[in-house]
Amino acid sequence: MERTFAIIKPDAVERNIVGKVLEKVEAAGFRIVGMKKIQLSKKEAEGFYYVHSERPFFNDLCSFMSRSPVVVLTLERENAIAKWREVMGATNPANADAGTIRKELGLSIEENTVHGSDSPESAAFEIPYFFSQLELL
Ligand code: DGI
Repeated sequence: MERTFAIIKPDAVERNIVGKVLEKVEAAGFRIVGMKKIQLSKKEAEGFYYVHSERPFFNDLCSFMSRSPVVVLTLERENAIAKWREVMGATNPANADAGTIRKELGLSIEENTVHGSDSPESAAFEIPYFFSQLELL
């Protein structure tokens, strides 16, 4: 069993489609081991996305992620990291495969509805950034 970290981003929470995303999480065989709704500060968003700090879109990305609440998740299943990225689809919804969350629900390359860890190293940083041991059940 593997764990990955996911975010239902502000664009989705604002549109009241958290349930639609969670349906896809469960249909893809993930067990939700942690889940909460939180409001990120700009600084917390910057800390989370520190690997992108030199990218031109960093400031816009962190403003977007902190403009309204998000739902953060820790998900578990076999091969969870790769599988969740497959279910999310490509970063830019325009390039995402049919049936993926970003294709069906994403608005733009920035407002793309969901986040997912891209490696075991990322998951190992991201899960404890948001969840304590006691919150993972
Ligand atoms: O792992 P991903 O979320 O698929 O993509 P990533 O790690 O390359 O980038 C993290 C987030 O940054 C992505 O979900 C949306 C945003 N982003 C990535 N590339 C661009 C971007 N935002 C803008 N405005 N322009 C980009 O080229």
